[in-house]
Amino acid sequence: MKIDRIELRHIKMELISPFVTSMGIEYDEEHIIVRVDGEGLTGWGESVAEGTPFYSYETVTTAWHILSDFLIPSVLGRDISGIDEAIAGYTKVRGHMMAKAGLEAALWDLFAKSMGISLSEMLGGVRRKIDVGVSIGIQESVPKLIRKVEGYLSEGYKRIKIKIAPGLDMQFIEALHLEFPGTLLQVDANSAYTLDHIDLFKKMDEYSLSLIEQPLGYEDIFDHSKLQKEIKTPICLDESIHSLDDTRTAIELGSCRIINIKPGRVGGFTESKLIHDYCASMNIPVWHGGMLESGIGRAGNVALASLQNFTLPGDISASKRYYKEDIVEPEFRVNPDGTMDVPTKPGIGVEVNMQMLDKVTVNKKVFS
Ligand code: OSB
Ligand code: MG
Repeated sequence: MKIDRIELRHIKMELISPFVTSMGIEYDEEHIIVRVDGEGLTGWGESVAEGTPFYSYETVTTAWHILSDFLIPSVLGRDISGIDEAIAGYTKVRGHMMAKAGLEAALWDLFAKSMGISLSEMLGGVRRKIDVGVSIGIQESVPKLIRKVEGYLSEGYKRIKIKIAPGLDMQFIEALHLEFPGTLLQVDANSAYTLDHIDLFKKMDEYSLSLIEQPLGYEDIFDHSKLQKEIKTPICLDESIHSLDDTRTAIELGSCRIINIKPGRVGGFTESKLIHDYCASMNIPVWHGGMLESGIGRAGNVALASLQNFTLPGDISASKRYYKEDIVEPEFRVNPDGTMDVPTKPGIGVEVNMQMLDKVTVNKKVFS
């Protein structure tokens, strides 16, 4: 596959409601859309680096720089036999997982289209529908949270995740436990706590949470191993896991019993598959995280989540849960039974709505 042209678009999409976490408030989501053209076909990917360095050190600006100056020059104009060869061209670049994942995703789409198969099939997916959940930001009050959860459960979502932060935790957990018994409930701290909060986490053990996501430091693995030994609820790592090596360290140290896979955080679908396969071999369930993606990134997430060991519902929700209008057609919908259909058409399996894409593009650069 000869890569003829690559285009980057800095996009900015307004969220239907602000997303509040221990990291701050987000009103809109900025990402980079990567378009790769070759042999008359077009592949699309999304880099989930955000406008701010609050979840990851990467930002739209750093990812734009790494893509423009290092990753794109390593593939543009070359005749590439497959994904592995493309990746080999830029393994020298350390870190910058979100920049890499955006380009890799576009290449996966391009190669899948050239083979006439869906991205799910190319990745080794085994499911035609995936179970989905919803990630809810910190709400102003308990009644407000309960109303939100009621709404999502009535739409079919199979599990609820709420964001927590010190002082904004037990009141919400207790209320949901009482109000929605039997509902799969998990919490995400985004690294807002320390080992000094150990008694609080022991108290959470009484509320049958499915998991506690990333309670401690965003690069930490060791302290999580100490916390996991003290509590019954499974810890799930998100921020701390950037590679298969991190995953092995975490599992061998007993730092978590569940892994959240986000292709953006680990450098792409290739590393995601390695982590998925390793976790399967260790009987560690995985689920697919989310970064408030547009339909382009979401399509890739849905395809990856169709692999065998994604046994827990992911942070993959309907387009309309995030944005008034998505940039793909059809937009992603949740079925009344809490599943989402895995696209079956070639590649990402959805069409990019160019008019909508133009509307959300704030900067564009073409490489040819
Ligand atoms: O920690 O999982 C997270 C969104 C942005 C950054 C980090 C996280 C999240 C979410 C949203 O929880 C998940 C989604 O896309 O629905
Ligand atoms: Mg998380």
